Amino acid sequence: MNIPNLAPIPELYVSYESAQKLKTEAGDLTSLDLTPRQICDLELLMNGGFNPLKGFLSEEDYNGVVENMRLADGHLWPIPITLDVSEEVAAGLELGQDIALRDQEGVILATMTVTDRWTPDKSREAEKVFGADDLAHPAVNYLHHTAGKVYLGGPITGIQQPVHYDFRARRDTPNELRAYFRKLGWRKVVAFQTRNPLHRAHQELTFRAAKESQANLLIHPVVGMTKPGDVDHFTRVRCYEAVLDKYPQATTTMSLLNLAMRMAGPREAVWHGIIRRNHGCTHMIVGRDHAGPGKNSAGEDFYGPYDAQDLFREHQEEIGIEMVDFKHMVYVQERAQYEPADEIADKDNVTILNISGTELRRRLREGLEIPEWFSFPEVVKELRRTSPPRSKQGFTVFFTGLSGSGKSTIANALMVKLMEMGGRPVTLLDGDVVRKHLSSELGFSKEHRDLNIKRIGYVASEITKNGGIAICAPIAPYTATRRAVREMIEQYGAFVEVHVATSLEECERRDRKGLYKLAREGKIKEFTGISDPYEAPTEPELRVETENVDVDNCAHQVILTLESMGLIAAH
Ligand code: PPS
Repeated sequence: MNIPNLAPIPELYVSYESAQKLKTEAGDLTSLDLTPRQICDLELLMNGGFNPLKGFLSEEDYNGVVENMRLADGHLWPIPITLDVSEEVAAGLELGQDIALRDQEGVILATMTVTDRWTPDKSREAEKVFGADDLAHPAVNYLHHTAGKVYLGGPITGIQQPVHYDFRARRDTPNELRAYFRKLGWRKVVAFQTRNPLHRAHQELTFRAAKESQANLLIHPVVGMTKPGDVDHFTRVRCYEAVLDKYPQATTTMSLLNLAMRMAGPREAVWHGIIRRNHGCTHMIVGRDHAGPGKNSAGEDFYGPYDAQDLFREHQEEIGIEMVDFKHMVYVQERAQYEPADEIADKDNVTILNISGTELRRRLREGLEIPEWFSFPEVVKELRRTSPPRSKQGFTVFFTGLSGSGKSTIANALMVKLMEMGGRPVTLLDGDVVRKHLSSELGFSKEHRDLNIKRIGYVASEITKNGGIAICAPIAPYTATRRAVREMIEQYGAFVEVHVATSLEECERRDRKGLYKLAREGKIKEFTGISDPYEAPTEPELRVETENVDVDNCAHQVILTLESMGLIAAH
């Protein structure tokens, strides 16, 4: 195949002078603040990464893409690049109108002439593009829960690139890469698409691919949006940089691609091929389960392991890039090297080693060994910095219970015990303290209580994210609100719910602040347990009884729970 990979590719930007003028004029247009995914799409539209697209898809193009992977003019295009908006926004626009597209800080990046506006059948889109209308698929979930109801289509006039503050030197437009290849005289370039850190298996695969196709190598990781739960791109890029010198410098380079992946498996592979062709590559590696989204809601894989390779092969000529296909690479201990799983003739007589992504995450979480045959020490070091073992991560202990149940007293004792141990900063967000400093304007209606708990949850999640220990001690009477806080915090670390299960009778008998008496007399309204509900947790990490147990012992029970969860360990 002879591919004109070195000539410049068309972009949608206007000249610098026109951009200045257009930017001033566009200030008067109706504007749309784009979502992070739309900004990624717009960047690749404008810089030619999505060539031959000239804007967000029209309705006719969209239908063709969804139904048979083709634009109205017949060009192959597998993924709908659509500008989704809410019904309210759509209703305020007229066809033919120019709108300004802004980033999240309000900077105008482009203008678009709205030629099309329609309400898509999202279930059909999910079925056709992603293979199933199943919310377990991240892009289907996005389609139904994040994307707006209406799509707008129309050509784009590019004003400026979205601004990136990170790894600026490592980001290249298709034309910048083409110019680089031209300068170095690289006629053949094989692209390696990835959303994961590079381990030894990947290195072996890329070496073999370069050798097989006698090409130079472009490591082309996605840093836009990948699969939820992936290692963040900051860590990944540091990992890539750490292993770059293990590649022959004269024939390898790395560039970051600000793509928002859809995890569409086979269709995504074809899309990645077109994007790499646009970036001046002649070959692309397609491995096992390329851009796979994981399991569907029935626990099965969405796509077969080699479906992506099959679809790519079928369209290879049109994509304009050659596929270098790879089977699963595994480590053969006896020969101390990686080999494609299906090429090992003496399978039954050798030891085949493999560490899955899930196993790797477990080892990182628990601070266990990650062998050198699996990864490079430099990569493991970076990953450990980002994912320290649980005993070094932040977490939140969330006490809940009736007024006067003893939450604050136990929380205080726990704080002192944790401070004695040292190692992580501890913050106590006691109910009364929070109501004084964070929620002074709030009362005790359901809405106000929810708002109060969510504020506590937000602060605790920030503390947890930054490696500290947050101890919260509000009443938090509603299950749904406690669940919302749990979700907020579990993105960053453990959430330990402790139900201080002192009975209402006992709280009332103690009545340390005299509030129960006032509540019984009707002088305090909406009082938890008396005239307002308390939904006791059904599955807290720990439930403590306080009636026959002293405070020190209750706090100690929490410590034991933290230990059993791996949150406290010997140094
Ligand atoms: S909530 O429901 O989680 O927002 O409540 P919280 O922020 O923990 O505040 C509870 C403390 O406020 C005092 N107080 C009341 N509690 C419950 N119901 C009503 N109506 C009420 N009015 C005032 C009470 O002292 C609670 O403190 P604790 O430490 O729980 O006894």
